[in-house]
Amino acid sequence: MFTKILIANRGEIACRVAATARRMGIKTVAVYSEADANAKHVAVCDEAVLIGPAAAKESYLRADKIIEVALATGAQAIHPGYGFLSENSEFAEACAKNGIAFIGPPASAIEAMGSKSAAKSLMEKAHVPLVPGYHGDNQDADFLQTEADRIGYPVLLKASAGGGGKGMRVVEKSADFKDALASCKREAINSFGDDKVLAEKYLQRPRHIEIQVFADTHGNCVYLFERDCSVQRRHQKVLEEAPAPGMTAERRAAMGEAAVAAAKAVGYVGAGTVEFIANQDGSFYFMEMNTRLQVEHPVTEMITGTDLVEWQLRVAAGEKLPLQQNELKIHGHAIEARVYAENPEKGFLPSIGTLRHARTPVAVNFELGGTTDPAAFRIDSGVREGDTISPFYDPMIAKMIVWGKDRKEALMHMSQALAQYQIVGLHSNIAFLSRLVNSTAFSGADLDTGLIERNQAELFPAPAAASLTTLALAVVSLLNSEKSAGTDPWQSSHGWRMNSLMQRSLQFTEEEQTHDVQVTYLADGWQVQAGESTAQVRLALAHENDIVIKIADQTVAATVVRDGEHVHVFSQGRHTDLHYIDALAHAGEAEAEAGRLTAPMPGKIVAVLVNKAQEVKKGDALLIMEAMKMEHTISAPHDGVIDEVLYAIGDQVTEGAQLLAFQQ
Ligand code: MV4
Repeated sequence: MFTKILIANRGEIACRVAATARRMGIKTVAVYSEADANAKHVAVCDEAVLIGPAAAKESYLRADKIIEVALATGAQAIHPGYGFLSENSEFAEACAKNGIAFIGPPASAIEAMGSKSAAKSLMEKAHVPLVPGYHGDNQDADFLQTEADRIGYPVLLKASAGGGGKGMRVVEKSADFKDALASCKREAINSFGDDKVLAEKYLQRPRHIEIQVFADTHGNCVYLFERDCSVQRRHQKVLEEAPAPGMTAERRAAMGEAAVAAAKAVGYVGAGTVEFIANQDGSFYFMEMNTRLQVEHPVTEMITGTDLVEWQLRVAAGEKLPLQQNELKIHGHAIEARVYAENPEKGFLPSIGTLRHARTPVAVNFELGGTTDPAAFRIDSGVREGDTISPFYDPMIAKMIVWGKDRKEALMHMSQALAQYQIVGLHSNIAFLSRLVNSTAFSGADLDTGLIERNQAELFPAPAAASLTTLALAVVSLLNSEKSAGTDPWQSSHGWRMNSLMQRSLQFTEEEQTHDVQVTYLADGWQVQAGESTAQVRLALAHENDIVIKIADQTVAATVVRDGEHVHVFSQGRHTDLHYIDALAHAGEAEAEAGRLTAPMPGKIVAVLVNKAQEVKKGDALLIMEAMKMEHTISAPHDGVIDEVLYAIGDQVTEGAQLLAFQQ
C-alpha cells in the first residue's frame, strides 16, 4: 500500500479522500490555490503546497505543477477526486510516465468513454442495450429522416459532440423533421464546432439510473448496485438515492451485468459509473460512462457498508477487490441531498459570501432490533463556519446523506436533518430541498427527470409571512441581547419602569412585507402584538444563540442569529430572515457625521446609558427617549468616545435637540 498520496482536488471530495487515507495510515499532500490558503482541505491534510492563483486553469488544472509537487513530496499516487483532472487521459498518462499511480482507470478507458458516439458503438458490440436509434456517420438529411421514421416518433436529435443536454431537439412528427435537423445542426456547430448528430427514440418520462462498478487489475469486476439520480435541474443532480425505488431483483441483475459488460469492454480498472436512462416500465438504455468516483458515491457506501475510496486505493496499489459479487448485499436505503450556496427563488443563482453561522444537524448512531445500523446521517463538506464560498469554484456547501432501514425511514431522517440545518451569510437551497423531499412526487417515489419542472407550484409556494411566534422570537432575542450587553434600561435602577406601561415599537421587514411589533413590558415578560395577533411571552432559557420562549400556552425553541441588520430565526424547521429597522439608529447616522446625535422627535429622556469620556462600540445603546408612549433607542453609529452628555433622565427635549456630543 502507498504511504503517501497527493490529492489533486479541493473542497469536500479532497476532505473525503483525506479521511480514508488517514484511517488507513496513509499520509496526504494537499495542493491549493491562492483562494484556498485557509481552506478545510488544506487543514485536514498532512502537507499542503500552493500551486497557483484562484482560477482553476492556473491551479487545480495544472497537470505539470501537480506532478511536480507529487515528485517533490514523495507521493506515490495521485487521487484526482471528481471534476478538474479526473477524466483527463493525458494527466493519467503523465502520472504513469513519472512513476506515479493515477488513482483511477487507465488512460485508454477514459479515452474510449470520452467520445459519446464512439462509446455507443463499443457498447453495441458488447451487447449493452442502447436506445433504438441511429448513431452512424451518414448525415444526409433524407437518410436521417428515413431513420427517424423507422425509429418512430417522438425522436430525439442529439449533437454527437454534445453532453449535458445541450444541442438536443425533440421531433414530434415526420413533417417537423427537416426543420428540427437544421436547427439542431446549427446549434451543434455553434456550440461544439461539429454538426454531426444522432437520432434516438425519445423517452417521455425517463429516469436516470446509474450503476456503480468496480474493477481491479486481476480481471475482477463487480457492480455495487444502482443509484436513482432522476431529481435534477438543468442537468445538475439535486437528490440521489440507493437503491432505486421500484427496482426488481431481475432488473437489478440485468442492469448490473450490462454495466459490468460496459466496463470490461473498455478494460476498466477502479471506480466507475455506467449511466442509463430507464423507462417507467423499467426498460433501460446505456447513456454514458463516468470514469471517476462520483459526487453521489456515499449513498452506495451506506447501503453496501463499503468505503469506495479505500477500494480505489487498494485497487490502485494492485490489490484485489475487497469483495466479490456474491458477497455484496443491499442494506436499507440511503438518500443524498446536495446543499448549495444558491438562491432557488432567483433561478438558482449562485450565492457567494461567508458562512457567518453554519450549524449542521447532529449525527446519530442508533440500534434496531439489537443490531447496530450504519450512522443514520453523514455530512461531507469542504467548508466550515467562517469559510467563504468564492465565485471561483463549485458553490456546493455540503452533501447530506441519510440512511434508513427503508425509504420511508430515510425520508424522515432527511426531512429532519434539513429542518435542523442552519446557514446564515449566504442564500442556500436548504428550504427548497425540504420542500422537494417532502413533496408528493418525491415522497411518493414518482420519479423522472422532469420532477422539479412539473412540480413548480408545490416547490415554489408564495412565501408565508412570519407568524407572531417568529416575530416574538426575534423580539425576545433582541431584547435579551440588549440586556446581556448591559444596555437594557428596564433592568437598571432608574425606577421609571414602575411609572406606566412601558411600550416600545420594533419594525422588521421580510421580503416586501413590513411587520410592526408593539412590545409592552410586563413584570415577567412582554406582551407582543403584531397586526391582529397578541400574545404574552416569557423568556424561559437563553444560551448563546439558542433561546426558549413561552408564548401563550406553548414552549418554542429557536436559534436566533443576528447578522448586521438581519435577524435570522430558525425554529420549527423554518428559517425566517427578518430585516430589523432601527429607524432611530439610522436617523442618528447622518447626524453623527457632524459629531452630534439629535432627538428625532420631541419627547422625554428615560435612560442615559453612557457617561462622559466613555468609549462605545458601534451599535451600543447610548440613550433612550420616550415619545408618544414608545421607547426609542439612540445607538452609536460607529465606534467612538462620548464627549458630553447634554441631558439627564426626565428632561424634555425638542425635536432636533442635540443629545450627546460624540467623536470618532
Ligand atoms: C434522452 C432523454 C430522452 N430520450 N435521450 C440529457 C443529457 C444527456 N446526457 C442525455 N439526456 C437525455 N437523453 C432519449 N432518447 C432525456 C434526457 C434527459 C435527461 C437524462 C438524464 C438525466 C436528466 C435528464 C434531463 C433532461 C433530459
